[in-house]
Amino acid sequence: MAIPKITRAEFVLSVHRPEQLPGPSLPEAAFLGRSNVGKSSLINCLLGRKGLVRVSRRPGCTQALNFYRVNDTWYFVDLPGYGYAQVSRAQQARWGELILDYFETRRSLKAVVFLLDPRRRPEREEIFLWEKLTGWGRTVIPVLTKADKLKAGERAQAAREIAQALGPFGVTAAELVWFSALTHEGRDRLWARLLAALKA
Ligand SMILES: Nc1nc2c(ncn2[C@@H]2O[C@H](COP(=O)(O)OP(=O)(O)O)[C@@H](O)[C@H]2O)c(=O)[nH]1
Ligand SMILES: [Mg+2]
Repeated sequence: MAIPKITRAEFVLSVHRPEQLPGPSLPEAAFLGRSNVGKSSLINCLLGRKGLVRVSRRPGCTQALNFYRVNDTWYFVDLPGYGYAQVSRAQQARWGELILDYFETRRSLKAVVFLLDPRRRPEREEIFLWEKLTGWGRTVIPVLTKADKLKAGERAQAAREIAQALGPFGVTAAELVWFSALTHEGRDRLWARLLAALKA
């Protein structure tokens, strides 16, 4: 599958409360991951737009679902990153409520791109989110970010251990998408997976 030419990519709105969600008029993909995992960089890389999504210097400060319209055909949704201690408990609870409700009920959500740092192993929060997402029948695409930082041996070990942790959700090592915003590794493969889901 050829990757699409991106003719338009624009920020649409930030959603802080469920009633602010745009109508489910376009199929959408959401991008989920721990703060600093490389989510904004990945979205910019997929869209070939350097500064569309702000690459954060202050992690954990975006608390909204940011909607981008792509080629007037899809929405890409940058979800707030989780896992930062500086964020208060009350804020974390709000994060959970908004995001989980969105995952459970959003009709136009066709794929969740789940970004993982291959230098860490999935923690309780990640396992919890996988459990919820697969329980709701969501298509989840596992992506290992900043691939350029790992040597071949480290990659093999990371893929094995991460696949093992996510095994209960049917994830295999072969299915993990290695991605680098720096080298563009994995861009075509991720686009192919996304297109398949967005067209389903
Ligand atoms: N080496 C490398 N660094 C990356 C890559 N992607 C993101 N980064 C860096 O990781 C940091 C966090 O990136 P960002 O996209 O803001 O992560 P977010 O918080 O998940 O949105 C920034 O300093 C980026 O430059 C990558 O593929 N390779
Ligand atoms: Mg970001």
